[in-house]
Amino acid sequence: MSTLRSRLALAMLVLLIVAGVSSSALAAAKQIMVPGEDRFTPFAVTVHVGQKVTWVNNDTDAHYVVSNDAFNTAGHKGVNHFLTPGSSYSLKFTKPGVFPFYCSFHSSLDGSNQPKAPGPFGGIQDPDGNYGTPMNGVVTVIP
Ligand SMILES: [Cu+2]
Repeated sequence: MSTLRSRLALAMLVLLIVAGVSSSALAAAKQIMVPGEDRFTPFAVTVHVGQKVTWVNNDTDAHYVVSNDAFNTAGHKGVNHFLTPGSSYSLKFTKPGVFPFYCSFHSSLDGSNQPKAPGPFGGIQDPDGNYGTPMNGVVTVIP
């Protein structure tokens, strides 16, 4: 191969590698974490079709990832995943829509399918000690 040809081949290879890295960065999973308390953070995540979301439980308590099927338009209906301490759970979203979810230990759905705190000993505790905020979140999937 001539020097020019091998330089062109090298340049093409570098371009392919750079393009590959940037497209894999785009497709990287978004993470939703459970810190050492009963909440998901961030509360709202936006991904593109084809991207994964990974829930990571960094708490010492177990939690659930349950989909709110009544409002779920992004697929994966019937999700009811037990998230043990230190474990993670991933879903790849293949169609646009919203994926509301909640933890069934620390939140429940009312008659209108709205998440509510399950009572005096569950959900997110505010600085005054009140449990009023259900443990839930939402994934928005865009094309
Ligand atoms: Cu929980």
